[in-house]
Amino acid sequence: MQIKRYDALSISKAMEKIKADMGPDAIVLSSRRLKGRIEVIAARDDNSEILKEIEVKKCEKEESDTFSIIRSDVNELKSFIMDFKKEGGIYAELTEIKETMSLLFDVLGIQNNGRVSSSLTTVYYHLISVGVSKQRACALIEELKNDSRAENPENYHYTLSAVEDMMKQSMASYYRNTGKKRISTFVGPAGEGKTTTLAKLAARWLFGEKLNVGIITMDTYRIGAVEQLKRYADIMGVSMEVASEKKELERVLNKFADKDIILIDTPGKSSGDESSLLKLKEYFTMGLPLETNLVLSMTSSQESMMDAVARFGIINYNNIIFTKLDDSKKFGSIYNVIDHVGKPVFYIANGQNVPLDLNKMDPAKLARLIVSGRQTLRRLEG
Ligand SMILES: Nc1nc2c(ncn2[C@@H]2O[C@H](COP(=O)(O)OP(=O)(O)O)[C@@H](O)[C@H]2O)c(=O)[nH]1
Ligand SMILES: [Mg+2]
Repeated sequence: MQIKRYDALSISKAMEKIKADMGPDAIVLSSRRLKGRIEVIAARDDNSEILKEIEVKKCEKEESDTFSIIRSDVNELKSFIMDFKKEGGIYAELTEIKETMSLLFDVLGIQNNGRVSSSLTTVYYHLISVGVSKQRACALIEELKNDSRAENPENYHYTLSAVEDMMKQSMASYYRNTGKKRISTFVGPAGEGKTTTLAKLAARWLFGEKLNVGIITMDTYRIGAVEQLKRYADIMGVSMEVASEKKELERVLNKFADKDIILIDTPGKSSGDESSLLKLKEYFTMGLPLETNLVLSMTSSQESMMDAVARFGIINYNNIIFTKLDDSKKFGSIYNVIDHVGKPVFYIANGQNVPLDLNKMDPAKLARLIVSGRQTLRRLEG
């Protein structure tokens, strides 16, 4: 068998080269996109089983062979498009260009209507650039236009701090009536950081507040999940129990009657797994003194976050914890989510280090973080 590698600017150019060089019987073994180029591995072997099979089919039915060639071409094109999407190539670039253009038109529109000062326009642009949704940025600017603090409209920093204050006020309304409960559960999609965040909080309450802490894991679903938490529990010298059924949970909770605080870890749920969410809901509505934290990673898209807050809404979670801020460049989606679901955020996680990478938050710190971004995160870390 003869195998060769071809470099070309496009798939059609690569196919031309292969056909010219290896003849029409050559088959494509693989293809991948490199920086601005396509690399195609092609093969030709008159004795190969694959080609023999193609030959037989060719003789049997000329027509169906034509279809199979077209189908394989279409599949190849599809896989190319998927690769572009996966690598965030041209697809992501086009999306970004589209967003930037639409933003530009928005800004021009705002400036042209003559009623909005340049500093408000700049603040609007800034809010969008940190990830606040257009709709919410517009609402904030509208509110600011009617606010006495916009009297000094040419001062950008003054206007920005007024917007930050508005965000703070609006988020603060969700922090009322939020007393701490004895049992704290952690729910959310898989891999968002539930177990890691639970371990950070356990350490904080154990060493910082000298509380008698107990840990329960209901995650018997993922391989290694029990061991992962047990390692943390052992290091801290905290008791940990496994409970995957309602009866076991009741037994373990009785066993932990002396604990000041009990943290319950749950398995991550894939989308559409409503039955297990209903099960969790049933466990968590046994009249227990319980609060539920929905854990969301900042590395997830805004769409995935909104999807998770809707799906986990069944459980009636009380708070949201955002994780992986260290892996995120902008934090506007925190405001979008809080504004959408009306739940408070008491903690954010910004790293894999247990227990250090966890910060207590309030509406003022959150508003500062959203408006000022990484600069504020660094200050929190310091
Ligand atoms: N960079 C970063 N990684 C994190 C953070 N929190 C958790 N992780 C990592 O994310 C992965 C999944 O975390 P895990 O707690 O097992 O997620 P779970 O499936 O929701 O329990 C692990 O590799 C963690 O170390 C964070 O704040 N920042
Ligand atoms: Mg886990």
